[in-house]
Amino acid sequence: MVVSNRLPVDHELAEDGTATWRASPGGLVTALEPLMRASGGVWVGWPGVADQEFEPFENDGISLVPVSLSQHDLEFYYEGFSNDTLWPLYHDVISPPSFHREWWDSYVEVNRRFADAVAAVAAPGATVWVHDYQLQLVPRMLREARPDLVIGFFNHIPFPPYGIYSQLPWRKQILDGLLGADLIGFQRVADAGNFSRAVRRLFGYPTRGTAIDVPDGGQRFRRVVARHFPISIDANAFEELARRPDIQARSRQIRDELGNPKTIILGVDRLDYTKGIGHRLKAYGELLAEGRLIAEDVTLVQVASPSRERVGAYMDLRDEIELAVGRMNGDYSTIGHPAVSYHHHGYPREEMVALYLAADVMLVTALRDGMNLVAKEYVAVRFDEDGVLVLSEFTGASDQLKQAVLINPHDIEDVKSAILLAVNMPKPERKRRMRALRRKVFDNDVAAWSASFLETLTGAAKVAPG
Ligand code: GDG
Repeated sequence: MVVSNRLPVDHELAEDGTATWRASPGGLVTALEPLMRASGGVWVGWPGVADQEFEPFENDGISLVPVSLSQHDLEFYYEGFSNDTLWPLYHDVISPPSFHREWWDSYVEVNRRFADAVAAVAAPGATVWVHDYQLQLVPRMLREARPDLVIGFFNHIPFPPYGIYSQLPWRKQILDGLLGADLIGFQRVADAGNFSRAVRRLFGYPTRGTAIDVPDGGQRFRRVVARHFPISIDANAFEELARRPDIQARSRQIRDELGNPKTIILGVDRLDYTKGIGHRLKAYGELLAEGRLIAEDVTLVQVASPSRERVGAYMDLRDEIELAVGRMNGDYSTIGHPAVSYHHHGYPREEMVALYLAADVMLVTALRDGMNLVAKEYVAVRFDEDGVLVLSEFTGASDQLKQAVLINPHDIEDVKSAILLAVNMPKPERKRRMRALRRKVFDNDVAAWSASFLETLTGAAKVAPG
């Protein structure tokens, strides 16, 4: 069983009022689909519409069990505690987290609803894989209700250092919730280390390497494993798209429509304050101001897909970014040569691939990012072994993608030098780096990620009782 905040389907109303479900093919679905089908898997999650109850249903060979959320749950559990408390706290408090007791109460209540839904349908001894920061209490709730289950948890976002984590008023409850799992997966070695340290500091449980011994009443303990499993993408699927003639034609058309600049620089992010979009614009703007880049030669295409638009920090961010883009275009664009081509849209995957193919330089400047799949997608698409990836050290991806041009996005001079290095990099060096990056991404794709997590989970569960 897989448990995640969102089900991998979207609810759609046709013009005649009939309701249908459309698969929303994210990386997680692609990774787990074959396994889920083969094992008669069940996916538990919220179907994306508030205040409506849905019966379990089947979609493309996978059983889906909807958990309903009210408008109040969305405001308190989702936009509130998940996205305005945990998200900023876990991303190094780039934006100040809000702590509200009513949000916490709602988080507990909704986590209980998810746990109950799983407990009600899980087969005896089933393996349950819970995903992400919205559901950190589910492992403990589930273990109490169903001690027969094998429980794994994967955190898609960073786990912060103790000095930051310890600000959370509910720091012990969250750790205890996670420790209900047999295996807790993180993106980076550092995240798993931060988690184990927090457990030692707050509970004093013995930890050794990746093992944590959690007292289980009396003299007994349960062994919990906390370690890193860097997530990835379906690299072959991205390459297949990139090889399609229509997508290659679209990629040439994009360059043409941008006024045929010598260099296209690309940024693709959800419009989120963790992604360092402002830092990227500042560095690029200074290069234009200093005449080290000119708009006739270079265009920065920034896709900022709409995200969490009802959370205050995201509204402020949008204003800030759009002001900066407007100023820069006013100052440096010429007719037919935009300095920044900015798009506050979500695009179909085909269009994203065409953009990746068109981009000579990919800029990933996140201030903190669990992994950053965009970096891996860019690499997977570049079967021509060309293009330069500029990658922030503060992404999980930088642990693996060492042949990228690595940057500290807080150091604007460093970002500027990296952009110039990337723009002027000789072809043989671009090829050498991209080859090495591609090997890394194709050898460690999302299927390898889920297989490795699930093998470790079933192994970990076997050695559990101490
Ligand atoms: C979280 C963690 C971790 C974006 N705009 C469009 C679009 N996207 C796609 C990208 C990519 C995905 O969304 C974004 O993934 P990231 O990993 O870059 O970032 P988060 O959304 O913050 O994801 C992150 C991830 O979970 C997985 O564990 O890596 O660290 O924060 O796939 O391509 N896709 C389409 N149109 C868009 O406009 N089709």
